[in-house]
Amino acid sequence: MNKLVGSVAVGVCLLATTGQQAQAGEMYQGWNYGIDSFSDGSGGKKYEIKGFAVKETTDSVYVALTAGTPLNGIASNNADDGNVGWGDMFFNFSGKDFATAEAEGSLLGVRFAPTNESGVNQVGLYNNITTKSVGLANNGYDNLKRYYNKGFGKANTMGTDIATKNEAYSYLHGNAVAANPKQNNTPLYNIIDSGDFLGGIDLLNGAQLAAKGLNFGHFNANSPHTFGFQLDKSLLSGVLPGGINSFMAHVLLECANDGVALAGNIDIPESQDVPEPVGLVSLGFAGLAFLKSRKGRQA
Ligand SMILES: [Ca+2]
Ligand SMILES: [Ca+2]
Ligand SMILES: [Ca+2]
Repeated sequence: MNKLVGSVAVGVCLLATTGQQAQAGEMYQGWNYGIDSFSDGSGGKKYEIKGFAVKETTDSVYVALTAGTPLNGIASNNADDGNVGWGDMFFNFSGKDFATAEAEGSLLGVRFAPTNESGVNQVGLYNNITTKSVGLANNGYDNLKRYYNKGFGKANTMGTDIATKNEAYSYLHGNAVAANPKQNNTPLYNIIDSGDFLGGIDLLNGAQLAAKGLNFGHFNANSPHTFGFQLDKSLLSGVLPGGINSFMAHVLLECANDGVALAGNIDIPESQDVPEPVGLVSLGFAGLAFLKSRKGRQA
């Protein structure tokens, strides 16, 4: 549950052997960064994602994106709804590939774009989500193979944590599909179709995130639009165990013209309602040590 295994571990090994960045994410001043290719946004700079970053504090998780696409999308006559915006964000804590995690009902999702075509009607965090594609309705891609057939996917295709085509296929669809990817077995699901609402999030602009120490510029990942959100860890503590929880997260545009992923950890505080056995044991030892020291003084 708490370990990224399988395709993700294979990906890390591949990166290590090719001498590229091997760590999941890159830490800089408290933020964990996934830096995407600067030249894989199909359709040009307006659809170019450059980075995805997460920072955690005791109580909160902060999430940031930087791209040519603003939070509320870009007006486009080629989109069914007249706008090409952001998809929803997916958090996978299962350690398994995305398709398997969805089939098992273990995916979390965040709708952060208030005007996108999400299947859930409220901005916020959702559990037990299902997903769907709105790529074709937004003049874009409904599968990853077609996107790669256009010549994209040369480096850091979904950021530094899912750097190669094979890693992207493996993470999204499993190793069997990655061995033989086709247009009909690599759908790009980019929107929450359904889910259980866990709670709201607070949207943050670039200045608010910079005040929290966000600095995409350290990676030269400067884009016209930087934004994100804060969510309370208390929303996660009901669905994740206490302690370190490893995740793979990713987000695509509605057109799937670009996407980015990030591997990281979220430390969930142990429940304060139920006394932990370990805590009681250590309290016992502390009490014993106190009694011993008292005895020592009396002697
Ligand atoms: Ca990009
Ligand atoms: Ca749209
Ligand atoms: Ca990308």
